Amino acid sequence: MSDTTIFDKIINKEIPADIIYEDDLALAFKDINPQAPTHFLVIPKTPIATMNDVNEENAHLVGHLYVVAAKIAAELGFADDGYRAVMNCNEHGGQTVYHIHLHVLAGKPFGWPPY
Ligand code: IU
Repeated sequence: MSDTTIFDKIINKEIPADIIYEDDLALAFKDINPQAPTHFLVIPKTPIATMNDVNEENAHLVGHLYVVAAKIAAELGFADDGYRAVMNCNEHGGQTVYHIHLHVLAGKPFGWPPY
């Protein structure tokens, strides 16, 4: 896996992104190819390639992604209706960018299971 991805360039503001939230640990921006009326990504500023690389040392960063997602859900007003938060891992998970990201999708009901 590559150490750096395009998400590092978004974090460093080297390329534009529609950033909706930022703090010391995380960044949230709208997905360029939205799969729902609302679709944004929450990423840690520290790169972690895949969910397989989550461990006791960096777990707080992953937990923080969910805190940020919940905060944005409340602020944007879709918390009560509900939403989907998902992290894809490797090929079978559909991962294409190897810097973990929490997809947050909202604005419609989603089916389950996700065939
Ligand atoms: P995936 O879970 O790794 O497949 O998700 C990558 C997502 O990153 C995907 O939904 C892309 O549309 C999105 N994305 C983006 O928002 N901005 C970019 O510059 C690139 C990908 I490259």
